[in-house]
Amino acid sequence: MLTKNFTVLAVLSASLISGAIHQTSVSAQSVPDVTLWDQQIGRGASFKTNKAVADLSKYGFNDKASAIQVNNGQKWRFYAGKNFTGEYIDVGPDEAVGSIGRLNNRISSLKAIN
Ligand SMILES: [Ca+2]
Repeated sequence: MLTKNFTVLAVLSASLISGAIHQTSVSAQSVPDVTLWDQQIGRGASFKTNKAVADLSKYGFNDKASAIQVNNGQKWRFYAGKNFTGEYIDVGPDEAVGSIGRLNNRISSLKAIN
């Protein structure tokens, strides 16, 4: 009986400790401000950034994005032209758009806006 109680306590302690470790790793993990997906959210090639990008062709992702995920509390603007020009769409804060409409496969630059 004593042994059984001890085992239960040990299992409980282990799960509490692993829970604490898990929570720590989640809070320490950095989620990118922006993820562009070639196909849909979570599928296909992706491009991640925390900074404005004036020309996605430098990263092999020009005119590719078909879905956009924005995290970390900012709104971002996505442009059809390089250097933040041309048609644009706004996404966020903290929003995932699985179908970006008229800018599908046309995004060339992006930056955070107020
Ligand atoms: Ca695409």
